[in-house]
Amino acid sequence: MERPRDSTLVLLTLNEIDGLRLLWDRIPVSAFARTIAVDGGSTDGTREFLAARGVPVLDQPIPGRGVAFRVAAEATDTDRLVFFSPDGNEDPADIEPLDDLVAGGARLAIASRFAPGSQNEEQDAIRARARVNQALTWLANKLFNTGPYVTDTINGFRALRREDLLALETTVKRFPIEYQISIRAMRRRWPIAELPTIEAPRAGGESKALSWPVGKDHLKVLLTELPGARIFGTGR
Ligand SMILES: Nc1nc2c(ncn2[C@@H]2O[C@H](COP(=O)(O)OP(=O)(O)O)[C@@H](O)[C@H]2O)c(=O)[nH]1
Ligand SMILES: [Mg+2]
Repeated sequence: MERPRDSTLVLLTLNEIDGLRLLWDRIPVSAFARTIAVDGGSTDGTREFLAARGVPVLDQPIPGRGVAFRVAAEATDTDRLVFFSPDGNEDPADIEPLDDLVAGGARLAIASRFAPGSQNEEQDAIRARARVNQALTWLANKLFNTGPYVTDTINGFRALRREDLLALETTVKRFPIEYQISIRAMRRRWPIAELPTIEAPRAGGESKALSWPVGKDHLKVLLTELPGARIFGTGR
């Protein structure tokens, strides 16, 4: 039997029972050394669904995706981590290719909704949100990136080395955790790889990312990271 990847698949959940039921059979659990869930306090049967399938469900001290990223990094022992949110948006077929990119030398691998060949869920339904996303990505590139243009700095579907995530010393508690990771990786001039992805509609339940508060939180991250911007020096 092939040895599993030296990588942990991290499922991020907050009331995602519909998505889990829909996707479970396509999630490549056996390819990974471990699969864990970090749960933000689900009450819809998500926790029971995972536990019944042998997936350890980790609690977080307070809710928020940023907190969940750090709980995952601290609780695991593999070389790499792949973060997957089973809400229907992300394609399980991209999980292993993302891990491959990091195993192959990328310091951050992002499933991009804006690279050629990709598709964003918000393209039609919530066009304004997609535009805001792209504007935030443009700003991050402009201010912090010295390498090739990164087309999606915000998508949470991503992989990186566990030690690298710890070394970034992230501080964001909620949604813009991914933006902070992308910016800090750019500041360190880490090679960032992208995988074009097709984003599907949500499987059920509701998005927890309210556009305006989350947009504002992204801007806050941008401002916090500004002292490392290229206009102020070389960054790090
Ligand atoms: N562990 C954890 N997961 C969360 C939390 N908030 C949201 N998620 C998960 O993160 C993923 C993305 O959230 P979602 O609300 O769909 O955001 P959107 O895709 O930007 O609309 C989903 O799988 C959520 O269940 C949280 O506080 N903790
Ligand atoms: Mg979603």
